Amino acid sequence: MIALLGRAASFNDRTALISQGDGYTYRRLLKTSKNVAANLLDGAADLGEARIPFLIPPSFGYAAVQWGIWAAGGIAVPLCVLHPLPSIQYVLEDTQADRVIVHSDYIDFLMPLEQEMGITITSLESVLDENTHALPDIAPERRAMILYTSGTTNKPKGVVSTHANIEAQITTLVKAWEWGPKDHILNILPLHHVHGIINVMGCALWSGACCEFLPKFDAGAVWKTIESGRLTLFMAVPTIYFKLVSFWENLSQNEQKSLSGAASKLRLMVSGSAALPVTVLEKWRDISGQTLLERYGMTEIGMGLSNPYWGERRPGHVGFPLPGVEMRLVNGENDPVGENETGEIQVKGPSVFKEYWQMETATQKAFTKDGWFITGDIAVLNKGYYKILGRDSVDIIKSGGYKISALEIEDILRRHEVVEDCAVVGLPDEEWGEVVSACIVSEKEGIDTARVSNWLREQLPAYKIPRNYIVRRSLPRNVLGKVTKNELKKMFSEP
Ligand code: MCA
Ligand code: AMP
Repeated sequence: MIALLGRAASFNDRTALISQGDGYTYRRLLKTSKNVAANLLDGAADLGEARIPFLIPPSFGYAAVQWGIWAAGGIAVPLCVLHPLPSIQYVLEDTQADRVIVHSDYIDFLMPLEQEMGITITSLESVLDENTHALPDIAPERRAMILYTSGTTNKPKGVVSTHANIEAQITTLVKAWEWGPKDHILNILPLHHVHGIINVMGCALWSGACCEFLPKFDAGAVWKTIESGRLTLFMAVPTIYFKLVSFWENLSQNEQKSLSGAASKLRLMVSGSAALPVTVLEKWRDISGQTLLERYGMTEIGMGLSNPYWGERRPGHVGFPLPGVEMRLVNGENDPVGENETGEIQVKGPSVFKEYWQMETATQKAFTKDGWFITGDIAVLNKGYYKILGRDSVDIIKSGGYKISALEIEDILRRHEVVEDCAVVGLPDEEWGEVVSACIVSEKEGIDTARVSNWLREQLPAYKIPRNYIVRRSLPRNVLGKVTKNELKKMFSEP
């Protein structure tokens, strides 16, 4: 049996999840996930790594379906409830799935795809129905999950992790951050990315702890939950801490005192997925007395670097390699560099993903000949602590903790009738990390960029929509004709 499910059996009547105010025990989660597995198998012995996408908001149903797919030998492909139809269609086509499990709130939304693609829409309710079936033995090396990540290609890539990868990603964090059955965490993150899936829900369920869901981030609701005193842990992206600080700053002194007192009692608060501005770390320390633990990770590797649970958490730094993670910094010739020298992060270890889904060349290019995964992140080792300096590509933007490909947005923007050419960049921003910004090339006068934005919203999720536009007759280019994006960034502040 898959280790995560095997462990659940020993946690029996402990509360595994709180979803829409209702508590669900480990016993119930395990039983329901077995129902899901039996319904999916429908008489077959093993799903044999069939890709099973599911569109379910963070909830008990999400967890039961994820586990059910794994128990039946399928590959779990979580879809994002915030994505428009074309983004979902892309994943369904790329994974060549023949069915998708859908929460009742989203069935009408997906229905057009049933006719267009011939995919079967299976309701969440129907897979939860009571059922039993012999479950297959799943070897740890088998594929377990595909998560889509944006990169230096214009289409997102499917990152395939095995059961062994997932177990390694979870266990290194459980050990480093001392998770235990008494822990209680609030999940406010989307469940189609590693941060929510592995660091929050995965670690909680591995440990016999409780994971409580808020269906969507809301600063007031998060503070209210912190105030209740039931949380021991909290994990979020820097934008969320920024929003929690803003909310707190607008409260009366009495309210501030009460929330600060409650926040100071958690045993650990973690920030990651994007650089944590030192100003936010300091404000949060003033408000809560907590020094945020900043760590570094990537969809392809899980978590790689972490400030210590015990010991100095150094602002502006991401600590050192987690247990089981091998890490090196290399120069342009792939030779390791010394302390205080800038280099690219490369990673090895059991948590590193298996492959990009059906992209052999991209997979090969992502690894060195001797098996190091090339992250594209630039860092320096400074007095024993790693510091992330940036990325080797200007085409990758981090906004609100989401990784966004400028090329993907440009590709779609170019299809708009008023756009002759375009270039997309991320402009620095304290709240969002970077803000997606687009330069449209057009000879026409008076381009209505709000209309362009509305058109884009039909094709891309909200976090990929440019928030700033400029319209120019041409783009800045170097002698080779390549757009000089660092020059372009400056043009957004020109009058
Ligand atoms: C939303 N808005 C934005 C952005 N996103 N504006 C600028 N830039 C953005 N990126 C706008 C919306 O369009 C809307 O404005 C308004 O903000 C509120 O939108 P809403 O969707 O309600 O925003 P939110 O709920 O406040 O979202 C903020 C968020 C969210 C909660 C921080 O971005 C989020 O969940 N981020 C986490 C992503 C994550 O889990 N990443 C982990 C990747 P209007 O009404 O005008 O449209 S995994 C990873 O990176 C690795 C493995 C790692 O290390 O963890
Ligand atoms: P994703 O593809 O969504 O998994 O995003 C992974 C990327 O997020 C990494 O390659 C880094 O560029 C960035 N990242 C994650 N954590 C941090 C951090 N603490 N500081 C700076 N960048 C980070």
